[in-house]
Amino acid sequence: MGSYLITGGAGFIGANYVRHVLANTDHQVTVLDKLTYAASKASIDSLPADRVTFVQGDVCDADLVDRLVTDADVVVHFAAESHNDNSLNDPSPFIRTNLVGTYELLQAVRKHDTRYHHISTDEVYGDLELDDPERFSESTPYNPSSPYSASKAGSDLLVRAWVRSFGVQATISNCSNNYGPFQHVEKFIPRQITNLIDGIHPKLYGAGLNVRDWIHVDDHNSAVQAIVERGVIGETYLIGADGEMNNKSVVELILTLMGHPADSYDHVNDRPGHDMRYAIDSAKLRSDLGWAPAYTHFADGLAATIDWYRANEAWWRPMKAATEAKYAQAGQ
Ligand code: NAD
Ligand code: TDX
Repeated sequence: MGSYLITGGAGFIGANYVRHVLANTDHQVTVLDKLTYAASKASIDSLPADRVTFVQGDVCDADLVDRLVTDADVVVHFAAESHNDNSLNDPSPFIRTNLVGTYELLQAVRKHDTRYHHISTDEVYGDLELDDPERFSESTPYNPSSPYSASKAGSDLLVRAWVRSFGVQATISNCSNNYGPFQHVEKFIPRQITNLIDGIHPKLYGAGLNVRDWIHVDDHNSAVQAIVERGVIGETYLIGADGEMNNKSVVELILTLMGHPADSYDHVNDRPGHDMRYAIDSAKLRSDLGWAPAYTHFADGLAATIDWYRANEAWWRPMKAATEAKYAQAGQ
C-alpha cells in the first residue's frame, strides 16, 4: 500500500482518476486542489473518508506542497487552468498555476526524491492540417498556439529539465481531448448536452470543421496508471484512442442521440487562433506498456455521457448560468 498525492483531484480528469485509483489499487489518496471555478468538491465528496484526504490549497504554495510531498510515495499532477477560451481572455492564472505550480512540485519531488507523473496535453504540439497523413508522436516538435497550450508546453519542458539536471524520477503523458462524467459545462461536449437539456441549440465555433481526437476519461486514466506503475523514468508517452472526429459531426451525433434533428445547431463566433486538428499516434504506449482503450465506439461512450448528465443535473446546474453568460459576452 502506498500514498498518492493527486493535484487537481476535484477537477474533471483528476476526480475520475481518484476513483480509478480507489477501485484498482489499495493506495491511500490525498487530493490537493484550490477549488477554482472549474472544481467541484461534489465530484469526490462521496468517496470513502478512510482512503481519501482532501486538502484545499494552491500548487504554487511552496510550503504546503513541500509538506504534502513529504508524505507521498507518488505525485500525479493534474491541477491546471485548462480552458483555452479563458486563456485568451486572461492568461495570468495559466502562467501562474501551470508554470509556477509545476515548478513548486518539481522542487518538492526533487528534494524528497519522490516519483512524479506530469499530466499534459497534445496541444503542446500545435495543430495539423486536415489532410496531413502524420499524427503527433513523442518526437513531434513543440509548437503551441494558445496561452493555455504554451503554459502546458513550458511546464512539460520544466519536467524534462528537472529529469536531466537533477535526476527527478518523472514521466510525462500528453493526452488528446477527454470526455465523460464530471466534465465542466464550459467544455464542448458537456456544453452541448446541457444546452439541449435546457432547450438551447448547440453552439458550433466557425464552420465546425476542426478535428479533435476524442478519448473517454477512463481510458486516459488507465493509461496514466500504466505509466505510473510501469513507465520508464524520463520518458514521455502520448495517450490517444484513435477517436478523430470534426466538431460538426460530434454535434450532429449528440443531437441524434438526444432525439433532435441533426441540423438544429447554431454557428457562433470562432475561437481566435483556433487549432485545426489534433491527432495522436499512441503506438509507443500500446507496445511498450501493453495499454489499450476500453471505449472503442465513440457513440457508445457519448451515449453513456449523455445519460450521466441527464441523471446528474444537480452536479452541473450550479455552473451552467454563469458559463453561458460568459460565452454570450463573446458572441459564442
Ligand atoms: P479541470 O479544469 O476540470 O480541473 C482542474 C482542477 O485543478 C480544478 O479542480 C482546479 O480547482 C484545480 N486547480 C487549478 N488551479 C489550481 C492551483 N493553483 N492549485 C491547486 N489546484 C488548482 O481540468 P481537467 O480537464 O480535469 O484537466 C486536468 C489536467 O489534464 C490538466 O493538466 C490538463 O492540462 C490536462 N489535460 C486535459 C485534457 C482534457 O481534455 N480536459 C486533455 C489532455 C490533458
Ligand atoms: O461551445 C463550443 N463550441 C465549439 O465548437 C465549445 C466550448 C468548443 N467548441 C470547439 C472548440 C474546439 O475545436 O470544440 C472543440 C473542443 O473545445 P474544448 O472543449 O474547449 O477543448 P479544446 O480547446 O480542444 O481543449 C481540450 O482538449 C485538450 C481541453 O479543454 C484541454 O484542457 C486539453 O488540453
